[in-house]
Amino acid sequence: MKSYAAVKKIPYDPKSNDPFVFHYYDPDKVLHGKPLKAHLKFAMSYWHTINAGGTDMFGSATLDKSFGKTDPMEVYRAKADFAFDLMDKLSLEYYCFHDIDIAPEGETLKESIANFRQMVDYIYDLQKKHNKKTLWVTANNFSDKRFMAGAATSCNADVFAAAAAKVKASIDAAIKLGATGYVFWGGREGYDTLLNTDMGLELDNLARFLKMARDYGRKNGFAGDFYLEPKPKEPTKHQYDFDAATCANFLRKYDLLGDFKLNIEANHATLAGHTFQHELRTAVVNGAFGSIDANQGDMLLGWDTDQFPTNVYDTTLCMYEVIQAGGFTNGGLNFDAKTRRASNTLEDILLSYIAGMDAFALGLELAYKLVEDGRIDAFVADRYRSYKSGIGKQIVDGTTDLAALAAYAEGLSAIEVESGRQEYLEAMMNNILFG
Ligand code: XUL
Ligand code: CO
Repeated sequence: MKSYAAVKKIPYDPKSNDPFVFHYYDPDKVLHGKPLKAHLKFAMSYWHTINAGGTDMFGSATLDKSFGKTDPMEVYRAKADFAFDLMDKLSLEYYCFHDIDIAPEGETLKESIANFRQMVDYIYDLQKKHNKKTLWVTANNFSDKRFMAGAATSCNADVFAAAAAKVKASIDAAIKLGATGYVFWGGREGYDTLLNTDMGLELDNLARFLKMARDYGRKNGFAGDFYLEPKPKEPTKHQYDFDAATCANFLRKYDLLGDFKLNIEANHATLAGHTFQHELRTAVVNGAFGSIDANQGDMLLGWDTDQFPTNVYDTTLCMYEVIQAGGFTNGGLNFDAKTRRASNTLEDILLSYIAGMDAFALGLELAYKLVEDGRIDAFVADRYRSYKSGIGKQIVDGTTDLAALAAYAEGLSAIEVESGRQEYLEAMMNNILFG
């Protein structure tokens, strides 16, 4: 197999057996009036791709990502150079990062923020030179020891302030880089035991924090979307942003819907006991669909494995939801995914992105097959036809009441609900997808 350096731009070549080609992703191919790259808006996750070295609870790194440098700022400049070269090779137009992904931490918070600002300037130039865009920015408010009891939900107000300093710097970066999104993943915003936790205060403080961030961003020209990223557990036992429904309720309670939408991650959905599609639909019906962290988990493991997505049913049903939602506006598909620990070469990074991007390109084409065929949508519409006229229409229009419904129901002789035909629909879906 070729070395990383020997691989140039990955071409689209469906007939080739070369491992370094796309078999489904043809960025400029137009589907329903838009090129695939605009439908899919693929983004590179800086933390996994440029930093993660394969460490786990039992073992050290299996891939060195210091790129031959030792001085901390030089290491991070070399990482950035590598990042933009990789995006070119893979035709990735967007990227996402946490503050500490792009710059080394200093001795103090102030020093860390100064390093971050320098690296934002460095990346700004690279972004221009390589013609790339920032999909979203976020602050890592969970790794440092000061965040051991949370950030905006910490018991310590100084930690709340430190988190604010990091978010302020990260929103400044988002504005400078023209990012269309700003993410809050509640890394340690949750708790392990109520014996030491004031849940009411923590939730109110989280809302206060988000409002301050929103107000700062809007005042300084950030016009994109803010996102919450639901996740039920890990690192804390009870994460406050459990799932899409919990987040929507939180945003509604504190009047943040509108400015805030959701960034739905496939692996977080399954950890919450939901399908990826369920989480996406829940976001859509709450008017909170925003962006996607594309990955997949392992159903036999109970944690966030962040694997590159290759399950075509999942990518198809995901893109089916995205199409029905009208496509991405400020959001996109960020590969919050990392190569397996034993896939420990730079070539594996290319191969993993190819696998994920191809799985989504194929999923998009298949999702359009479902939409164009129309039988599934027609089945659902027909299943609810009783709400189109008569008493059903009165229910939907709000022109009846409980007593009138009771009188109507008592006049009925027999009520029959027709079959849901699940197995028929599942087989039909396979037939539409695979012919
Ligand atoms: C963690 C996770 C994060 C967020 C950004 O599970 O998904 O990487 O996407 O903080
Ligand atoms: Co994520």
